Amino acid sequence: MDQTGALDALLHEERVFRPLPQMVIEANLNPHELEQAQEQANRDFLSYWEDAAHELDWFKKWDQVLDDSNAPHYRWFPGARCNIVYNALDRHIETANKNKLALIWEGEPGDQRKYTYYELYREVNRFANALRSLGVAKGDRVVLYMPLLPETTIAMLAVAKIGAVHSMIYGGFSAKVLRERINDAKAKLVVTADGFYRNGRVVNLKQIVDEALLGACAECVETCVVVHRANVDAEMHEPRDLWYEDLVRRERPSSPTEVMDADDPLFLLYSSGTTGKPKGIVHSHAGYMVGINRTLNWVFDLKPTDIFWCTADTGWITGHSYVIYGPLVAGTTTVMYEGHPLYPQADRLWDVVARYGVTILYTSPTLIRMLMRFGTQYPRQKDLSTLRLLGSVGEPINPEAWVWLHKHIGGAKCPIMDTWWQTETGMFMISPLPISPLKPGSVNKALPGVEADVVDREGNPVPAGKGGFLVIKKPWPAMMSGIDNDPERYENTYWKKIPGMYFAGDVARKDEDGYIWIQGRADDVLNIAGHRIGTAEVESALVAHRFVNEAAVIGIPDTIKGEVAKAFVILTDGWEAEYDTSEDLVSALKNHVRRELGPVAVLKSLEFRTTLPKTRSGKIMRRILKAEELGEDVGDTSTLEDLD
Ligand code: 6R9
Repeated sequence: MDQTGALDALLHEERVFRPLPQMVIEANLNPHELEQAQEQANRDFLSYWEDAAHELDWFKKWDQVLDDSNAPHYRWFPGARCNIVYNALDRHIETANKNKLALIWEGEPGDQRKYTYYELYREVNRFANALRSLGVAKGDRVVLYMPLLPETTIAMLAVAKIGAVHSMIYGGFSAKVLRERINDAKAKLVVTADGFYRNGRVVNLKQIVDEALLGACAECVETCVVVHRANVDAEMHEPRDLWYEDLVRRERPSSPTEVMDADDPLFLLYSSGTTGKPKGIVHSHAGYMVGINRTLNWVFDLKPTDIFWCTADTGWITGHSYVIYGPLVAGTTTVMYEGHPLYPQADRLWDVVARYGVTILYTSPTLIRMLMRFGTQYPRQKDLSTLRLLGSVGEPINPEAWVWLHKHIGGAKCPIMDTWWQTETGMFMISPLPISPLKPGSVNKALPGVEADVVDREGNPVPAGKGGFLVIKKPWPAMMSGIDNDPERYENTYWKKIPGMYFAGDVARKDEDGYIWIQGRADDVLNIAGHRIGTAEVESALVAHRFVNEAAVIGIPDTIKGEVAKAFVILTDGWEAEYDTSEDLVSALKNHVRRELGPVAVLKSLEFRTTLPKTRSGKIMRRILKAEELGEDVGDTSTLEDLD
């Protein structure tokens, strides 16, 4: 178990920050109501989630809240008929939300676009009609390889509106990864942009898509829709490639919303696991919308006047649940920023907060640590007084970053919601509420309706203060419905490691007050700047290089990114003939990994070895390499990690 560096500080943190009286008075959920909710959830968690479902609109209500007859393949709200887009858009058009701002978008160069719910609804309808006229139908898969643009929101919602399934691939992944996922999903259509702005430069996205589609499976992508964004001279391949603007121009702004069964798939999102093959995590309409709506409303205490900004990329689950679907289902105003947080200088975040009067800022520890380096000069120059709540996600936040955020951004008055959850969970699972006493670095307690615990490998709760595996003991509505085309992997990865419980893959501990402290992954998954990357993915990229015989990759602590990747490599003979020095080879290998996987998988350092430590069965023992690297006693490295 990793107890080094920044994480070490977590173990000794004892400060408690209590909510200001005003916050408690104004919170949507006061302490008494929270107690009641908790009591109801403990007594009858199905009735608790049923109440949450009643807050949404349905074409037909459920026959049952939960069908657990084929556990762990749970089915939420069977018999119900709905569409998340009906809840995110259609229903708001009938209410006072119609002319409220749904989306505020800002491009990196400073251009802005704002959409009311009505305007967004019309645009989504146009693109939904365009998709239908291109032959996309219910159940078809559509890959979105897009930067943060209004059209990204529009495309996601349009795909879901017609009952198709979107699979968004993060723009930091390479053409090769994109191709693999297009093939795996058997996508019929790809939506992309010509390019986008990032740190003052234009990234040519269409070129990457062209490369990906070159080798894509023949029966896949028939059409590639390209959004004009960065005036890139994109090569349009006829008849496959079509400009988005040309398509939507001729479409009508009204379009029927497909009636979906509760567990019809809504989207597929690939997530790294312990093998080289990422898992296609599937989420479906009903449970997902119920889970994200309830958790967003309670954790971020939404009020009609809020301006909510989640800085995540829409290519990750946080972007799906809390940039797009959650805020729109809840009827709030969501902010989206295209570019780099340090462009043109390190005050961009604070500038955006001040200009739009952002009231809730939900971001990541990596970003906070990056901005802390610039001191307080930038936040001090901006009016951040509109902020009332802050949030953190993706990785453990070290108390130093927590306190900086609390003091210098939140003016010591904004509680920080450190939300623990995963691609697989779909929604916040463990998190404080605005009325909770906070401990910097702890994710607090499970939300009502969620039962989390820290257990040993047999599933017995471990005593307070002791490390163990984080598990969830009851199903929850926004849980994934499975891994695409691989029910067995779903069972083995999540439900069989500790029988009868959902194994999250994290190690954690509970303190005497029942507060949960996440300590990191228990498996061979890296968390680089909040992004999950499998060690096996980086290793297979490395061994694809002709001078690499074997490779082992570990994560090592990093003061900004939380964790970075380090590789140990056994070379094949003959590299000297091609590279002058070993440094040249190191940089060639780093570039090779970048080309294979994309900029998201940065390899910080690389070391050559002649052997690698292995188990008798030949499995590389990464934890030994890690213990050596960190100067820890190898014998002491927790056997917890053997579970995976
Ligand atoms: C939402 C998201 C999930 C993994 C998870 C854990 C880590 C997420 C965290 C956190 C400490 C938090 N993680 N939130 N660790 N504190 N508040 O990030 O999903 O990309 O699937 O990653 O991220 O290790 O298991 P995903």
